[in-house]
Amino acid sequence: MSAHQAPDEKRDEKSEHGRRAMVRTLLGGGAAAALTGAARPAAAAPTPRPRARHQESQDPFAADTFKANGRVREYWIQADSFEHNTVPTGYDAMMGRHISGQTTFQAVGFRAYTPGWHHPLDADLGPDGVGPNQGIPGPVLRAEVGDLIRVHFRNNDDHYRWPHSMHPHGVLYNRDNDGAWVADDPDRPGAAVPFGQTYTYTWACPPSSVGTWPYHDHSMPQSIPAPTGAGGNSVRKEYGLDEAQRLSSADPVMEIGAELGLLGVLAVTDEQTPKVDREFVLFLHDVYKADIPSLGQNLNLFNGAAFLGNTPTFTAKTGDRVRWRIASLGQDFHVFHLHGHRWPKAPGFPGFLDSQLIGPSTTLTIEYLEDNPGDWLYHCHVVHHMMGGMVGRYQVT
Ligand SMILES: [Cu+2]
Repeated sequence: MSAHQAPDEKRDEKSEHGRRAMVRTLLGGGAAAALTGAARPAAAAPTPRPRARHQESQDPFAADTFKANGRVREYWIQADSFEHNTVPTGYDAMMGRHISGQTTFQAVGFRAYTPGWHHPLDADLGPDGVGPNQGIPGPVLRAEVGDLIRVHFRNNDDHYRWPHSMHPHGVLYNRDNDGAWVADDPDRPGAAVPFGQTYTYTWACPPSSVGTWPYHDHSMPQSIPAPTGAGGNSVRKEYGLDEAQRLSSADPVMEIGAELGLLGVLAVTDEQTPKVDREFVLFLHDVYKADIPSLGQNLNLFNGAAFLGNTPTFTAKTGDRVRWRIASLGQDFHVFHLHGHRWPKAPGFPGFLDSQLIGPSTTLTIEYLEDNPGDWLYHCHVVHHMMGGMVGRYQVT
């Protein structure tokens, strides 16, 4: 029995037993069995059928190979700068307090466009969609095993006018498609696309690319000057001498573009990936006053927003097959916790979780059959981060 369950949610042992079965894994070949076998206890969950790629070779050291299927997934992505308010209501509905201080900053985010970067794509929150496409996080880039992903990238950061890039995790690429800037190899193609210019990245999806991955700006380090006068002094007071020296010398920060919002999720599927009714994309990230001096405080963000009433509200219906694709970037380690729900630790293994550790650039893919109507919270279970903004609602009808 979870400590978070409300009194009226208490169940006897028998119904609790049945509930555990409902949240069985949907991963791998066990999906169909999991969805129809709700009456069986979790311990009797069928072992998922091994994925096809493991059946092709008995050698665990066999090289993963990319076999092109001839399909190219083309994306037209633009880095756009915009003013972004992390707390649009100005209110923290969990603590019941108004948020004073500056919560708005000049953000930069990836947006998906029609070919030629003419018009932003409409929001699509469906399980195969690009998501809200509002900039933070960027669009969901989707592909299947055997696909080539071709990203036509344009840097439209007309605020900072810094170079930017796109660096993917999980897919296959060579040096010219890494999008990662290093000082001793500054001319690497695609690593620092200047403002107003474009670059095309090509990434391949071998079988080992199945899953949820982050992508983000990995271009040249930059710094935002600390405000002078009273604001700058308060930054110095709060962060101490080391930080004050860092700010006064304006040392560049690596991956500051990602901190400003240039991040997103890449999802690669294969024929064994279960079909779902709902797919939620959740990015855990942080903005730090030491890096963005105009902010009134550090903020712990879900999809660019902080505090209950501002963070996304996800919805599902009983009977829905649900997947969360969760990713994280920043300086902090977080613990994703979902009230009223549990999910399998790993496909084919006994044991369930309702909280899971996630750190910078790691991901979680959570799947379950929805069986528990209610108004639930999801949040980071590091209390400091929960109070810093990482809490949201999940409503099941
Ligand atoms: Cu956290």
